[in-house]
Formats: sequence, structure tokens, C-alpha cells
Amino acid sequence: MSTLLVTGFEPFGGDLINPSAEVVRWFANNGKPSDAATAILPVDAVQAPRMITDLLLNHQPDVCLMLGQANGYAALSVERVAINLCDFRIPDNAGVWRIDEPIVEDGPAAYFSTAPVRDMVQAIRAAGVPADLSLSAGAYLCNMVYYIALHVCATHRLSTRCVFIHLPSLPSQASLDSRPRPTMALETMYAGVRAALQAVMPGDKSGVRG
Ligand code: PCA
Repeated sequence: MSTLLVTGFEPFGGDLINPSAEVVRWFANNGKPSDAATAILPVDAVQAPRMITDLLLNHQPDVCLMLGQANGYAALSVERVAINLCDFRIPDNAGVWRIDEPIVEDGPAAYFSTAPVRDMVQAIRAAGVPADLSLSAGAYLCNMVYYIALHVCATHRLSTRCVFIHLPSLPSQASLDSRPRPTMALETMYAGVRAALQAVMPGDKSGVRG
């Protein structure tokens, strides 16, 4: 059984890379403890919920940290809430466009994170990385996967601490913009994610190395 599951997303919305996938790859190649699992999720409203469900039920991790990209953000944003709503601004990578639809018919309106989100924000800041506590993960794929993860844990009585962190764009993504968006270097994001993991797995049981 894994103690830790870390996920990111493939690129979407015209971008060629997704910082969340880059952080997950870095984590997998450098600091990952042997009993941790990683996955890159598709930006696909049918496949991504299936994948996160299978990952959670198969690994039953102590902690599930999900990462995604948020264009325009200047800080790591630790998401406090997942809402039962799909309201896509753009279609997913398979062309599916969901507007004003629940994620889970008759599911609760929202779930709170089951991780110590405020401690995580403080830990990220203490590592010298900008961080915010955020009240909305939006209504696209990140919120959807976050909601499904919390719903699976609630309905299967898993004690997994689930949390979602949105990451800014990478400088290489903004270099193509006519009006550049805020960015953060991959090393800085990774330092923040590492600090967040250490906060959610106290006593450094995360085994996450620098
Ligand atoms: N960000 C999108 C989906 C995938 C990602 O990395 C979001 O914020 O919903």
C-alpha cells in the first residue's frame, strides 16, 4: 500500500506543457519515497474521474496530493473546497463541454479538504515560496477530480487526507504570450510542494527528499 499519491494533469487549453505534470515527473525522478505513487491525469471529464477513483481504491494512500495549473496565479494555491459543479469555460481535451451540471447526481454540494490546508500554506511560505489559501478550485477538471477524490474517500470510508494545489504557469509558457501571465520557476514550485507534503505528513514521514 502506498502512503502517498501525487497526481498532475496533462497540458490543456493550447498549452504544450503543464507545470503540474512537470512537478510530478520531478518528484518521481528525484524525491519520491519508494512507497509513493504518481500519476498524470488526462484533461478528460470521463477518464480522469475513473483514473483518480482507481488510484485511490488501489493504493488507499494516507495522503492524496493533486496538482493542477491555474493560469494567472502568482502563488501556490491550496484549495480548501471542491464543489459539485461542472461549468467548463473551455471543452476538455476530448471535446466534452459540461455546463451547469453536477459532478455526482445527488452528491453533497461540496466537500472540504481533509488535509490541514492552513498548515500547508504556512509551511509553503516558510520554505520561501508564495502561497495562498483558496476557496474555489474552479468548475473545470481540477475541481472535478478533487470532488471525486473526496467523494470516493467519503463513500468508501478511506481515511486518506486529500488536498489540491493549483500551481502558476512556468516561464516557458508565458514566453509565448502576447500579454504575459504571472509565472514561477519549476524549482520554486517543487520546493513549495515538498514543504506542503512535509506539513501534511508530520514528522517527515513523507520521506520526501530535497
Ligand atoms: N488545470 C485545469 C485542469 C487541468 C489543470 O492543470 C483546472 O484548473 O481545472
